[in-house]
Amino acid sequence: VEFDLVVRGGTVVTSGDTARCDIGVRDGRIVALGERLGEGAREIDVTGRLVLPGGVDAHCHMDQPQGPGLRMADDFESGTRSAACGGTTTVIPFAAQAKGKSLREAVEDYHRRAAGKASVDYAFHMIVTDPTPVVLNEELPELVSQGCTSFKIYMTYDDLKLQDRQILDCLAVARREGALTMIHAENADCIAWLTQALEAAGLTAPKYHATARPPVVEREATHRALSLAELVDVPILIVHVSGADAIEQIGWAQARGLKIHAETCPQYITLTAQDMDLEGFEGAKLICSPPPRDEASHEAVWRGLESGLFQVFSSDHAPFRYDDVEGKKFAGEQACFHCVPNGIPGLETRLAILFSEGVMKGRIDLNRFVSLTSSGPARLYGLYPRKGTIAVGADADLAIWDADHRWTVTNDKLHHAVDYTPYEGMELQGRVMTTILRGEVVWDGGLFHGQAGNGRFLPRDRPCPRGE
Ligand code: DUC
Ligand code: ZN
Ligand code: ZN
Ligand code: ZN
Repeated sequence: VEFDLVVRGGTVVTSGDTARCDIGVRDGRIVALGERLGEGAREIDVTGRLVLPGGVDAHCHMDQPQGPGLRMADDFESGTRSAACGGTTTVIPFAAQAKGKSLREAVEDYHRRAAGKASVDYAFHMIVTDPTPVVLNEELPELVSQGCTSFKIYMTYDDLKLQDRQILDCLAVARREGALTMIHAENADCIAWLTQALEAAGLTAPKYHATARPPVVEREATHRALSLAELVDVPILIVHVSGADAIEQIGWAQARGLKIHAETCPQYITLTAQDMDLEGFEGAKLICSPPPRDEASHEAVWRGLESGLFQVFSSDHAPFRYDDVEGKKFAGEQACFHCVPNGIPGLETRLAILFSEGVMKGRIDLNRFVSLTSSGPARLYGLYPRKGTIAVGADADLAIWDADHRWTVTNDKLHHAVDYTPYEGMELQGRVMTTILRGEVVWDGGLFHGQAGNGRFLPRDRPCPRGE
């Protein structure tokens, strides 16, 4: 036989092309594309199906250490299993530095958390919370040269946020090292001030999370982040952009020629702040930051996905159980919204939601879908063309789609360790019937066939040119 695997008869879609062809795989890589390829030891007939590059989820959290009494529901085992079952073959979660601690140790710790557990390939972004001279001048350059070529910084949260001066220091290092800085843009003081006022008025239900973080809070921080990047003359990426106000700022900066990249997430095209107005504490299931906005913002996000203002569509999977003693969102009827951990699950539903709401409803085409969910993040974060495309030489990471299949999202169909999905009851068209990681089937539409420990760490290229 000529190949280990032949995927035969499908319609192959990349960010630039759509073509009927067979895919020949040897040793985990694509070695041939064409019609009527020779025999494979294993053959999968995908006539009538779409064959896309496996998804790259460039923003997801798993097994990330939390404060006392709090724990993420998903570790690398359940998190990557869930990814595979949703068509995602590469994840880039975060190794977070604790204030006063070493960044290098955070990355080493994270390697240990992933090893033996991951069933899809993975890379790490770092989170820089304490940019000391040692971190800036020694640890960051060394970690970048070891393939952790992007890092996130926060403008909010007391235990994470940086001052503008510190952000400038980080951006200068990113410029020197050719790393990409990801920025969480929300104004911390505005949120603290609004939160205090809401609490004083007794307005503590989950829905007030959105009131405490209105669009102007994100808009101001986004504008400030763009300005700091302009000052240092370095590309940045604004993560989890929620709606029209921040989008307007990003469009303005891009029109000025600044290298501003932007990411959005499923929650910002599907959920609204109003959806958080639920009985009892149920609204906590939708608490994420920035919060979901409104229909007008959904439309603005769609325009940005279609136009190319956004290059990345990630889940921002941040898994906390609703009903659990440890690591919970549900803190009892008395708890305030600001005590609820921020973040919602979405690794497994990311692709299906964009496929159904975007491609099936005619808002974006299939090539754009691939670009936003796979090749865009692979390019931007230094994984392309090994990941993010179907081409000779690329890893044989494939998601095979049945575009006709209609189904309803329910948490019992998902493979994460979270006890709810914010998308419960949502009706979708299109699903991943097979996921292939480096030539091996890891999901067959009913069962997970991946293996903990088979996922490999991916050292990444530098995303940006190095400046002086
Ligand atoms: N930011 C994230 O990136 N994820 C979860 C919560 C948050 O604020
Ligand atoms: Zn964030
Ligand atoms: Zn996140
Ligand atoms: Zn409180």
